[in-house]
Amino acid sequence: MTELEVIQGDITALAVDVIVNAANSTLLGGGGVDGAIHRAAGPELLAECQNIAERHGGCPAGEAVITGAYKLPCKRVIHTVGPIWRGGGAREPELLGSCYRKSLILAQKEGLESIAFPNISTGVYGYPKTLAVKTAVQTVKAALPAIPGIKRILFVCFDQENYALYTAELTI
Ligand code: AR6
Repeated sequence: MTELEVIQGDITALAVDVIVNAANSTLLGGGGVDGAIHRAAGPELLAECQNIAERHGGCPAGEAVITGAYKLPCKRVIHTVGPIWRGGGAREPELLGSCYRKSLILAQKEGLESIAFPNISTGVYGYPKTLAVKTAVQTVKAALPAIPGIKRILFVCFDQENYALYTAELTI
């Protein structure tokens, strides 16, 4: 049985097995949650991301890669790249769903039991929060049979609007 939880707060403070970063395809850091994660983890995280970027040419939207967590209280970090919102006709829901699904499958493969997600794409990338929450929750629920090793999934909302949307979506 996997527990789904919603909390409001800073994802960098969580001592779960793995936190997910809403990165960009260069993997070289940025603003928002990406900036917060890199600041809290320290420069070794950027060095590992640079190494992955050099070997694999970055990370396309909808994909996920895993690194160490360095100074963060969690054990690992999964970096996934959400879609930039372009009006909804550019495979945005498919790509956003893929971020959640591939992150969960990667966590399961690495033997990680608790995972925390930020609200991917709903900041700088402009994905409407009311739509993103539906794709996030539906995708995670649909993936549950494939990830029996994951016991806890947290949706970490930074802002009140997302917190209210996730709370409502998960109590349906
Ligand atoms: N903890 C949890 N959530 C946070 C935190 C935090 N410390 N800080 C911000 N959020 P964004 P995106 C929320 O913009 O839309 C970066 O520059 C925030 O309120 O971080 O996927 C990357 O490098 C929002 O709800 O990511 C990319 O270039 C959510 O995290 C680009 O932004 C996602 O907002 C990715 O854009």
